[in-house]
Amino acid sequence: MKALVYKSTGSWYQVKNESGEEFKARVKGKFKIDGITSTNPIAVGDLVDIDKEEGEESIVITNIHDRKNYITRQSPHNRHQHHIVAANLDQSILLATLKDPKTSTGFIDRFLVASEAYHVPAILVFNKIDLYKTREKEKFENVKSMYERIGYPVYEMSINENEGIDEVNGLLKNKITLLSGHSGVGKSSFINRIIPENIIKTQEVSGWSGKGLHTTTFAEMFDLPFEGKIIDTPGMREFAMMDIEPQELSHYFREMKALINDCRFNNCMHIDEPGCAVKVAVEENKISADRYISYVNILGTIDNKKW
Ligand SMILES: Nc1nc2c(ncn2[C@@H]2O[C@H](COP(=O)(O)OP(=O)(O)OP(=O)(O)O)[C@@H](O)[C@H]2O)c(=O)[nH]1
Ligand SMILES: [Mg+2]
Ligand SMILES: [Zn+2]
Repeated sequence: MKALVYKSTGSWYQVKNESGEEFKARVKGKFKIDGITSTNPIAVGDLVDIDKEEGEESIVITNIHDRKNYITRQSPHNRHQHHIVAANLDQSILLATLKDPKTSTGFIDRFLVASEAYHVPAILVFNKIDLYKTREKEKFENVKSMYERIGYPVYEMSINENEGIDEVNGLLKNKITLLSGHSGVGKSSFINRIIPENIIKTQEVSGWSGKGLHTTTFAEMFDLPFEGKIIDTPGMREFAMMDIEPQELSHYFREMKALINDCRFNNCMHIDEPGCAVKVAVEENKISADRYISYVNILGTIDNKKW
């Protein structure tokens, strides 16, 4: 029997079959999944086969179907290990905030690189705009034009003031959407708002220094009131970049990708090579300096230093 994975805690999985029946399933034995060294073999969004174990009550996962795509993040315990956040996504929304907490453009750029590398279309949504004062409003306009210029959709929202929610909700129809972002940006609050009968615990406001009381600990998928599903995730600090070779990083910066054939050397890393079209574009403000800084920073953190 086929089923979709709705929640994974690492030791058991919440799954739902085609007729909407839910089961708590376990994995027996070891799963080998080509080319992926991951701490969790099965993720939310995976399509699996399940079976009832003979003589036992429990349901086991016997097979995992090929994935269309998946998103990983660095394991919190070991930076050399992947943790698959979710699989088979149609799109991914990064919920960002410029206040309580602050999302940096560096973090947004890592998210965008991961989205490009994993072929998951990305949307940026800035939440908590009710908290933005002049400084944050200016910053928002700058960031918005920076990302729109290179083709990423940018939305603004306030869950508290009920602004922009319908627009973002409208993006979710007929799709499986991953919702990610730092802890405390309002991911669970957003889902509670658009699926009112389903109340996930959200963090209590207690200052932004410490961890919230009801921070989400496992990714979980929810059926929307219309056709479509959304995946709530625990707040993340970093996206994994391990699969990316230094040579290919610029392919995941759209505005750089468009120029790399104009560089003098076909193995140009766009750092200090002569005749680099990317650097010229940065100097002429055709590529934003912020984005270029993110490129250099990410390049510096990619393990495989072959260059
Ligand atoms: N001012 C303001 N506060 C908001 C808004 N949206 C959410 N919050 C508050 O932000 C806090 C964190 O919200 P959550 O929904 O728990 O955040 P989360 O992204 O799920 O966090 P994690 O589960 O830790 O990843 C809660 O106290 C919310 O009430 C908003 O639009 N404006
Ligand atoms: Mg949450
Ligand atoms: Zn170059």
